[in-house]
Amino acid sequence: VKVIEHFDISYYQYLNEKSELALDAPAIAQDQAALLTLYRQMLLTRLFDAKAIALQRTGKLGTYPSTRGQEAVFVGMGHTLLPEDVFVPYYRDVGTLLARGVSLTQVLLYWGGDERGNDFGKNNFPYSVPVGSQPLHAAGAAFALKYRELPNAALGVCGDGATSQGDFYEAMNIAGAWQLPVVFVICNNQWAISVSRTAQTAAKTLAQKAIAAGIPGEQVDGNDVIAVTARVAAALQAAREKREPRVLEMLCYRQHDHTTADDASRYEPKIQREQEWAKEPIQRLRLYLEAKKWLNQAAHDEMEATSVQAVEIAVEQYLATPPQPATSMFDHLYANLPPIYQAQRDLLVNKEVSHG
Ligand SMILES: Cc1ncc(C[n+]2csc(CCOP(=O)(O)OP(=O)(O)O)c2C)c(N)n1
Ligand SMILES: [Mg+2]
Repeated sequence: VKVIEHFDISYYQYLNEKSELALDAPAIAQDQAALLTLYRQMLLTRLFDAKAIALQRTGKLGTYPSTRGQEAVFVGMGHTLLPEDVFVPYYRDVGTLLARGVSLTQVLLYWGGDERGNDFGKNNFPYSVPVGSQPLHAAGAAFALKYRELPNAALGVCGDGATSQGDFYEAMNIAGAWQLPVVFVICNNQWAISVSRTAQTAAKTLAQKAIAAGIPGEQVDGNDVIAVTARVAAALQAAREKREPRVLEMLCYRQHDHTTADDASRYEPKIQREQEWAKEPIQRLRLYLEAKKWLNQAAHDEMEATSVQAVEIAVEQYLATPPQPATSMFDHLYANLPPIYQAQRDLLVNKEVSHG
């Protein structure tokens, strides 16, 4: 018997739980402007998140999936993607979309049931709720980029639970076989609704799932925004320049119920969430910024006040947006409506007319 191959999975962390910087930290760790931008965006994302939950609780928003505690993953990706890269979000994403110019009002519209809120503009796919669909969409977009000989990359995000789906393996397999310029990011927040990460798979890491597809995979501390940006940047560079796929497993923790329709206290050990809170990304960066004298209480307060104001304005705009007519439910799925739905649409139009 001979060992014919060895595989390693690396774990990247530059800013540790005590906000200490590693000696081999990337250049962004010394980039005051970039880190303050990341801090501001993470803060805004968290404040928006709390407001969205409050809106749902008071009957002003539909079901909403919280992004609390996972801000570094999304904001870090948004910072690194170029406008020409194709981004395939999953439902938990707010931070990346913000960085890509999507407004908070739009995100609220979507979760308020208005499909107009799901048009995120050029090079951004809409939210896709089917678990595990995003890696396939990203692989397809990457194939299109390659076929058209465009120099950019596609990036798709999914959760830890999604990596148990056949779709995830199929997407990685085709990306490896065809060497597609795609980055698959796994937001490993340790839960797939009530199914824990350990119940989900016997694999020690989710990153190692890439190996079978012939793709490099690695783990990244998803609570360390410096590591997130650096590793997403490296993966995107490999995709853009070498036309190679990558898998990044971001380790973080879901600091809320799965969605507002869930009650995690029925299955999640309270102590676990509390322990994980000590690693959360915003305070970690804040302590580093303060140690560098790049942030003080007054600057933080100013950022917070501006963010609260931005969220308030978005909420006002959202609440003031007139609802779409009921017929709009037929308008976003088919290019050409099949006759059976056309008949139903006509019926609805007549009803709306007869009801004035
Ligand atoms: C194909 C499919 N099956 C089931 C669901 C219901 N569902 C929504 S989210 C979710 C859990 C997903 O967990 P994970 O992939 O870890 O992502 P997270 O929500 O934790 O970010 C499930 C089962 C769905 N949306 N799509
Ligand atoms: Mg999860």
